Amino acid sequence: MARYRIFGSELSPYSVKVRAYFRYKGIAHEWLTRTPDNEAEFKAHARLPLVPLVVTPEGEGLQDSTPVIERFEAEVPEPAIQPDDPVLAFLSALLEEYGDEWGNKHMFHYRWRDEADQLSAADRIARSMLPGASDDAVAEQARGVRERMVPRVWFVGSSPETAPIIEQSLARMLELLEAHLESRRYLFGARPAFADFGIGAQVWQLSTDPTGAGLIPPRTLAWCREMQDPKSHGAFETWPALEPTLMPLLAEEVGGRFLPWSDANARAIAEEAEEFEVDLSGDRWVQKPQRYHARSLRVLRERYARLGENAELAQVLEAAGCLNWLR
Ligand SMILES: N[C@@H](CCC(=O)N[C@@H](CS)C(=O)NCC(=O)O)C(=O)O
Repeated sequence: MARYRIFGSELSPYSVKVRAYFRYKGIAHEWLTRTPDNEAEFKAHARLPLVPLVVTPEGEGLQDSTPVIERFEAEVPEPAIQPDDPVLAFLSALLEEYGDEWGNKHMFHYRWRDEADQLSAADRIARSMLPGASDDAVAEQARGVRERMVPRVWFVGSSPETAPIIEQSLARMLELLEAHLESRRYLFGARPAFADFGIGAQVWQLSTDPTGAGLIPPRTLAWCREMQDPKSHGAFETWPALEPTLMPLLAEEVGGRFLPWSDANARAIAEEAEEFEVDLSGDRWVQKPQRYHARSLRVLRERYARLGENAELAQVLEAAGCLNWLR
């Protein structure tokens, strides 16, 4: 049977996210770590020098995990990762974006800030790139990876000034996830939703790093591990059942930090500003704008607009402090 090929890396959150999705949907695929041996094939199909890259049996190259997943959701509808209820489906997509865009800051910050974490990640990446190579060759490759990645913490907005905000945000997210997962297996009930794939991949990455591993509480750890190969154990829940512990995550993290940040970032890109500054729930955030994220905010706003007037959704988003950022 024709298979999809996923070029990825065990240390790339977006790669393990797409792999988890393919596993859940039962889509036949081959997982390939990007190495010098397959570099020519990678380059022939990739538009961007990023993993994951999905190559279809027809030889088409697909990139960017969110649209890749959406494309397969349309082609392979079962088991669905989106609840039928449009309110829940939108909240799930919103949390997926939060994981991809903001959760990545938590992960990147902790992975590349302290020396022990830098060394651990650089060594694992180097080993995966050079299977079977000598220790010396791996060490040299790891030095190169570390030199390339460490300065990139600035690109995701991690700096001495923003570090406390990122760390408090992660601590709060983990506390809220832990409370929410106390009485359910996944974020929207007994089966994985879009949101689980996005947030779960970032938290899983963190759990593999020396510092990150020590931060994740037990249920959340079990959940992000299960998200590597998730299974359906039943149905999605309803909003009244989810609200008590999901609303705080939406309000504090998505409405309080991620969306105001994303809006300020998109404005800065539009104005071609060198740097932007934004108040996030009382903390001052300063950063050079990130181009990719302006596009993903636009896509999220289009998704909201496509739903038309949905009074229940508007009410939930308003209560979470998200609505103004989405219109
Ligand atoms: N938005 C993209 C992001 C992909 C991405 O940023 N990939 C990173 C690894 S997680 C990468 O390939 N970086 C290349 C490099 O570091 O050279 C997606 O969702 O697929």
